Amino acid sequence: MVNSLKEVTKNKTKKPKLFQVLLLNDDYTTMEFVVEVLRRFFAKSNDAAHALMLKIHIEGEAVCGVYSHDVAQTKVSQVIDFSRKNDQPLMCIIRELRA
Ligand code: TYC
Repeated sequence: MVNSLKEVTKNKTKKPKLFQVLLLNDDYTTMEFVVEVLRRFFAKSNDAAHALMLKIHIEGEAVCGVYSHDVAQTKVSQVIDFSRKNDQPLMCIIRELRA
């Protein structure tokens, strides 16, 4: 079959999907612990971690980073594992970034 010019020249590279990793507010996780999570797993400075923790505390959630699906899922697992080991109920979720 003869391909149309459009088919022949079609760009076959796919844009990788990106995923936001969010922390959710709750009434029990300590502010100090959330700051530690943001420094340890999201490479935030002390000031940036403190500001982001307060944003989550006030607004209910915030995006902490944007990654490929693999990396995002690993961050979620690491944060939840670290939180449970430290008896904190902190929740971490992924959300696909809209194009
Ligand atoms: N709301 C919590 C408190 O008052 C602090 C907190 C902030 C918890 C951010 C979770 O993702 C969170 N101790």
